[in-house]
Amino acid sequence: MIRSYSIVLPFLILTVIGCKNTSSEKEKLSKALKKPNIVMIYADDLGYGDVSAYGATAIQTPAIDALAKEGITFSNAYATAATCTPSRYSLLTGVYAWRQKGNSIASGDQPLLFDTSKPTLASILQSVGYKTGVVGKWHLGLGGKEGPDWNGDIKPGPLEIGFDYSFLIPATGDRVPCVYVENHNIVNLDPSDPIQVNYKEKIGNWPTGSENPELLKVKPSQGHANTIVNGISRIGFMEGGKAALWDDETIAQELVKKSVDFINTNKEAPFFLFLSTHDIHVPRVANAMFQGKSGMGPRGDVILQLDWTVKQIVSQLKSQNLLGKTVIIFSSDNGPVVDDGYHDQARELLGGHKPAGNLRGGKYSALEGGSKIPLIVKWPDGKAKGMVSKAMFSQIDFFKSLGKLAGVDISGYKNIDSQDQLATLRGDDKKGRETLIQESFAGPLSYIKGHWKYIEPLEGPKLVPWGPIIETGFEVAPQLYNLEEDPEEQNNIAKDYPEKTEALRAALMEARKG
Ligand code: NG6
Ligand code: CA
Repeated sequence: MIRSYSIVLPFLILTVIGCKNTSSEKEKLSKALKKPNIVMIYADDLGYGDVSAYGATAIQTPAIDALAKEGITFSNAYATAATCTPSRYSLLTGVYAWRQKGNSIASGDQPLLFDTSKPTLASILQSVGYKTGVVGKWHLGLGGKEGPDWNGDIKPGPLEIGFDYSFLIPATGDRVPCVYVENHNIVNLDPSDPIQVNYKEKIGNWPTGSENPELLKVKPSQGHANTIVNGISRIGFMEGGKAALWDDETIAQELVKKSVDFINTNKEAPFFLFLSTHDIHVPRVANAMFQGKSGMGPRGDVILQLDWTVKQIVSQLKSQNLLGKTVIIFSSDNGPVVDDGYHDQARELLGGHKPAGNLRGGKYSALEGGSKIPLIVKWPDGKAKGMVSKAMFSQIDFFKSLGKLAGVDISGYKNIDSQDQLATLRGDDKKGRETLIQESFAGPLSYIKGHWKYIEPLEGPKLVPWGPIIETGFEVAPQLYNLEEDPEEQNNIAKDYPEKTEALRAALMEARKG
């Protein structure tokens, strides 16, 4: 008897103390997770191996690493595509971009790609009381059927699909017009100096990279030989709007400033900030603070600049006492590219650095390097701090997962690709998605189920044709890889497993139907 009491009593005491702890823990938990702010820092072209939290040693990214220490690092997370426009489209709609025609890399004067009557991640968060803002690269088209009216009201755009505020690089840093668009208008546009943009032929008299290469501070290696703005020739022609032109060297600062303003203005409400950085896309022109600091040339310098951006945003949240109320998500829109059209010494100074880590392929390709990206999630309640999750996650799931987190009734969104993977993002579900689809730049899709990956056959070039020296992953025969044993996709075992290959092909066909 005595013996059993002595065992039971301490057990009871421990249980009571344990319960107390658990219930107060729970209260804390629910408070931090009741409509938390959501800050998503979405980098451009940042590869799986580009930050030290993912194993880079030639470059250090302490602010991103600090997020990883405080949060969950996902080793098996994917953007939906290997290029920007489709990845962002899917992230915001929860629907694979390839389901709609014309969702490949958008031109700089493309009409808005979204159907404004359909929900987006921003609009569903807005519907439950969130203040929603997008700051940075857009590249999802603007304006109605005729495209953007640069000198008038530029709409529809983010404000018509659920954002309360927008401050945009309208397309990319390497596409004209090189101006910021705040809400519906170009910032600092002088009406007496209207802006003209043309993607088909030269417009106006501003010099171009092909005619006046002597005026360039960064020379193109492929394309990018149209209008010169700030000593850099771009894709597309423009003239006018001189007072509105951005300064490439201060884009990161400008985007941080607008993000900080957005945080400060909305600190009382729950807010969703989608900070879509220009870094590390081309042209890579770092601020003087970072120039020459990485030893790896401009590509390395802008990784340091990206890390600085993360530091500024986290510090701001901290100084406003918001870290305990904010989920911070850090990710990238597609895999890495070294030479993406400018001679910026990225290739020459790369040294031993591997932008895609050990993955094969990179931006544009059907291989893992195309869309397997870094993803770090830091929770306000400290959940799963320091964890590395191997669960499979796709950015398409942010729609439902963050919607659910914010208190949106997601049960009505039935016929979309997004899944509720909130438990995966929280670190509770260690498996994540069962299947996912990756989109390469030229059509063929890849299908992953568990650790098996199938790549559709395509008679296409082996290397991305315009010169970045990236394997496309295109083969005339079907490809099958065992990602568990062969994450580097070295052994195509389709012939050894014809039934498996056929099953995945059929499953992809089925998923394609939607
Ligand atoms: C390509 C551009 C590349 C980049 C890319 C879009 C050339 C030769 N290449 O067409 O520089 O702008 O489009 O990148 O023009 S993304 O990350 O926005 O998808
Ligand atoms: Ca990109």
